[in-house]
Amino acid sequence: MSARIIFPDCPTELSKEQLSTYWSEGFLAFENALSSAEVEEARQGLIDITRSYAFNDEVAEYRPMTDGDSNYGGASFRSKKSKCFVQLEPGYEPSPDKLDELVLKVRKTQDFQDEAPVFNRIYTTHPRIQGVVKSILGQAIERYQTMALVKAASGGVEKPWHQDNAYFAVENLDQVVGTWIALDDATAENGCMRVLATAHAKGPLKHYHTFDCEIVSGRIDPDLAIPIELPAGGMLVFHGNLPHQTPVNTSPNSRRALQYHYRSSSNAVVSKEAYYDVFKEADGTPASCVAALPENF
Ligand SMILES: O=C(O)CCC(=O)C(=O)O
Repeated sequence: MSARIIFPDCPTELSKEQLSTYWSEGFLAFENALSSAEVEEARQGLIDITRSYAFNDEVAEYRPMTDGDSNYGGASFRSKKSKCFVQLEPGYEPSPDKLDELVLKVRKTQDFQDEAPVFNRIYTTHPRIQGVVKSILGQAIERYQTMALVKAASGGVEKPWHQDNAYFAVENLDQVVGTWIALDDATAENGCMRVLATAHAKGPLKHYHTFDCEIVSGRIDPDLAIPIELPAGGMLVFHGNLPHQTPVNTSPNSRRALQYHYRSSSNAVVSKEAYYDVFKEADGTPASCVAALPENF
């Protein structure tokens, strides 16, 4: 990693100053949220999930690629007993004879928290991660979503600019917190998170579908992006409205991360229809990914 900002070690509770920075900037970054042993256990856990699902009919259903170019269209292996699935890079055609290669072509593993104790521990009881999220939400917290995001070496795809609240459906947009935990040193070259400080205060921004769901051009200025380079075990914690993006991995190594979302217990999940009236631009236009139908292009 080249010269980068050194972030503080992750605390078990945020100071008043850190909290105030979270609300004004829309994010905080810390080092050593996970120990190196936890990082190693999580890396191995992800490999184990892929190896146990891949072309194993008893455990997981294979869904071939549906759209070669789309981030949503990669081939996947879907658990037969839980909601967990492993999705491969768009355009990658897996083969049962090439499992070593396949393991390196994962793009995302979702709803994996119950697949190994380490994932559940990090999601539900980890003192630093729980402590930081509780400090922000200020009340009892609910678990909302789990993803493990991988960028394959030399070409792992871009995740375009978006707000995570564009994917969710809750009553209160301020009461959703994302945690993104690096499992490899995350650098500008391998696709670290890039954020637009303070832009969560713009509120919901209209999203539309390209190869993924993204913010329509003109709403944000990507030139203001701040790359959050983190050593493995570091954590970015961010507001559900914070615009963020990760670029293509141009490095020769993969970049892995865990992403866990939380909401406050009082923040009810609403129907997609009701959310049109929550996640909307100032003129009332529904702005979420669900609302981003082709006719809204
Ligand atoms: O590429 C990544 O790790 C970030 C992906 C992301 O922002 C998301 O899936 O919401």
